[in-house]
Amino acid sequence: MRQLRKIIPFLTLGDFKMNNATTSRRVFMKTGVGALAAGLVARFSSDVFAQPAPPALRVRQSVTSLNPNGSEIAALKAGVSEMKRRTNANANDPTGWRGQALIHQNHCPHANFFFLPWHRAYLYHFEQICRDASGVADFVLPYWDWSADRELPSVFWGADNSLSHAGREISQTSQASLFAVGTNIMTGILQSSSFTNIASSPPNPLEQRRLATKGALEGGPHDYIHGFVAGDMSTYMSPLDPCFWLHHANIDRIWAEWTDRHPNGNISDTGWRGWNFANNFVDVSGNSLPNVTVGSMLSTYDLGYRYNTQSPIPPGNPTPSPLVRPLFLAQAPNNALLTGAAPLATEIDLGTDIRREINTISKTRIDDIWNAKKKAPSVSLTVEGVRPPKDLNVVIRVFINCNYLSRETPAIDPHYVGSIAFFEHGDHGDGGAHAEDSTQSYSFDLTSTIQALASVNAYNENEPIEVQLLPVPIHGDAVYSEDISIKGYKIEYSESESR
Ligand SMILES: [Cu+2]
Repeated sequence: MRQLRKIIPFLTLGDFKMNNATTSRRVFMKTGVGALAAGLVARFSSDVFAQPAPPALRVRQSVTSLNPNGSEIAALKAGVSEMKRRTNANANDPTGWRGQALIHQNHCPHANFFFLPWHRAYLYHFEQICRDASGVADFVLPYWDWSADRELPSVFWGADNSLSHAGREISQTSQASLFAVGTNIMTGILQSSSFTNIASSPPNPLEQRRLATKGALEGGPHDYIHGFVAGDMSTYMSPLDPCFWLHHANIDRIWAEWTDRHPNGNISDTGWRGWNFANNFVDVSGNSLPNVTVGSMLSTYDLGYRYNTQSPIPPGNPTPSPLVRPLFLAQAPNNALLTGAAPLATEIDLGTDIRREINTISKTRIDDIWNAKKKAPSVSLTVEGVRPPKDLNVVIRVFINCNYLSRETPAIDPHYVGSIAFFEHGDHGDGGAHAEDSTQSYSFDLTSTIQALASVNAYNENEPIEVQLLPVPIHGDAVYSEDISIKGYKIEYSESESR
């Protein structure tokens, strides 16, 4: 039985037209109107409405689809202004602008599988506080789709605008790199059947802020956009920049769409689902919330919202399975230094088991493999032990088997795998897990790269896989001058029940 949901807007009889499959898992209560809610529940169970419909979901829209002078943007600006006013009146007001940013500094998990659900919960509660502050009952947080709109949208610029922010390193015409946010990268992420590629890995031991391996979504576009905007966006106080909230709404949207495509993708492990972000967040009155579990954050529909790019109706009931362990593994210790001058190339000897599975993937359409095996195969590459450089103005482009690789090789090249960006290293609020000498590992799902190579006859099954790393500055086109040390590589083959 799902927990009771609060704050469902615009509850009308017309909303109760749905197939009854989802009736029992949805019990709604309007804030402060328990009696009404109880009446509705009674009517649900006595089947007065044979075909009840889901309640109206709030729909988060792309910010650039909204009229910059319209009511939605006006509400966002008003909410942010009021939250900033609260901070000016009381710097420690938890519902003020700074108070909300401090929640991130004090509690945010990164580089582990709490990253996505924590930030969903953070946005969910922020949206309610900002709605309350705006005084607009139907306020909804928009998102910034940086793949479609690679410039920071115009609503974030200009004088006398609560959405402007001082200290950004970009201008209004700077464009996010296609290596980080290009369509092929985003499609590969959405197609990936690997939970950890989307959500990052379990920390060991299980601690909210312990670093594990970053998946392609976090270590790629997420980290990149923080470093691209820069200024406060590259620190743990990044939510001070209003674009943080719309950036993370886009990350949240990608997770939601991935979940819709892979209904069984979010793992069943109780260490994850049962994790409680106790007293991390506050409600609109500033009261600390003792009970916000990962398990309560897995469906936007259950939380009363969706993105305009999601179906209006939730997909079927998932039957999640535990986190998969890889079936086969190849490793290549390296301990090399990556310098800006030339790509660092390392051959990985795959061994016969992985080679056989990769050959299968390369020769068959991915849908056919899934349908035949009822399990989704994936080949992942992990770049291990990357020591974050001091100069964070860098992205490492990752390629495989490209014999003409240079800085001019484009992001749509089929040998391109993804990017490694750096975010928030050595700048952690608690000074603990992010000590300056810590290293970070990054994983990528190679499945779509191998399919892309095979589709242009560029995958040779008799070759080892050669991983190539190329560091390039985020801003400017100088040769990146700092050396970055890399501990080694891992290639794994797994099969998951993600669909
Ligand atoms: Cu972030």
